[in-house]
Amino acid sequence: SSPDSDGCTPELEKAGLLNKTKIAEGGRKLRKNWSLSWVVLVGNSLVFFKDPKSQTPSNWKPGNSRPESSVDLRGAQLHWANELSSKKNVFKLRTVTGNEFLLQSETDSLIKEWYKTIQHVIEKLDRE
Ligand code: I3P
Repeated sequence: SSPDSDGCTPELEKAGLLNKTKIAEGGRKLRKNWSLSWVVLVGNSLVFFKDPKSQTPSNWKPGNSRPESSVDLRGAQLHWANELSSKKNVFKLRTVTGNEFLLQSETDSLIKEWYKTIQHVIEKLDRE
């Protein structure tokens, strides 16, 4: 049977390395501080891990390292935001609580996949 056959384990949708910076907290603008982050899309949440070194998509399991932060995707908004950075391939994620993150990758195909997958989860939650 699948790992989620009991419906209790959130589905792991995607995991990988992205550049990340938080740009607002509760609607209040923050100074950018870009860093490489291990990003995991699991269930309704985007979870960020600080130390990407020991992580790979195949060995990640919920609970095997402590997340830095976690974003609830319910009601969140996603927009391409290349005007908000000198970097290419940047999108902005805004939560209902007014937290804003920029996520970025040098790899076009990779960032497009992330955008599409996060957008699918947001749309799925919007329909619930
Ligand atoms: C910021 C840093 C960021 C840059 C930001 C700068 O300077 O260079 O990388 O964002 O640009 O202010 P500092 O390190 O002194 O805080 P991008 O890489 O996304 O362009 P910004 O202020 O125009 O957003």
